[in-house]
Amino acid sequence: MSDQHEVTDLAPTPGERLRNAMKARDVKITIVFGVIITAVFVVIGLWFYPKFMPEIMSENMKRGKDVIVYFTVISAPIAGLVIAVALYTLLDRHHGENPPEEAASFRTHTPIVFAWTVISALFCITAIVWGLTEMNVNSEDATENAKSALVVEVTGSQWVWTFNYPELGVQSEQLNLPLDRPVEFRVHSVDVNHSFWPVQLGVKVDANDRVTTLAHTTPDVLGTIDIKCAELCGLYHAYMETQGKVMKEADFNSWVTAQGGHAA
Ligand SMILES: [Cu+2]
Repeated sequence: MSDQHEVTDLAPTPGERLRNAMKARDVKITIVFGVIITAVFVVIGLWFYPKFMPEIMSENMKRGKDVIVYFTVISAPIAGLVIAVALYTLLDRHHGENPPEEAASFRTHTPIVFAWTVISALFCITAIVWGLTEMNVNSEDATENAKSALVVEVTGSQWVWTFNYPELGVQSEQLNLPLDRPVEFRVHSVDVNHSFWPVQLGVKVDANDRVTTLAHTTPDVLGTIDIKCAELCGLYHAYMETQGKVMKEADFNSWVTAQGGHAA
């Protein structure tokens, strides 16, 4: 009797077990959940993020946005499947004395193992190649703009940002930048570690003591920049923020003169 029980529960090959499993009601419902949740994440990636993200004021920020949108969309099916399984498990638990039927075993099913290995590898390779390419584009831009870039020395201290424009003889707690001119941020800290984050410019870099870190960008839209600290740096970390402006060149020069500096 027990022999017959096992034979009917477990199909002989992994492929048959899979086909049987796909016919089961709970698997079908899980797949429907998975498709709906995937669709929700795709909508979040394609519509919600671009609509509610901070304004894009540089190429760096645009590239950053593209990465976030693209990665949300390609990872949506994975999140969809995982959440669907969790959700269905929560909604349809087996109650009482009867143990659930034996679940289908996929671990030895070659096509499935092959598929998830190849798909995972493709995800990783895409992320690595894309990341390295973007990094290379950024450093090529920085090299190309090195001579014409406006140098801004950024100093983090508990809990304020200071901006020094060595070529212009200006020091300020507001970061003003001229439109369409490449900027080189030379960032350091005079105490603990901070992280310099001008949000709408799409760059972020550590501010450390005794070492200068560099970040490059070119603001290409007029407007206000939010500047935050992105490294927990003590009691008032959350308040270590200020604002900046991307200005027309003439306005920037007037500001420099008003600060007692000499416009380039
Ligand atoms: Cu800080």
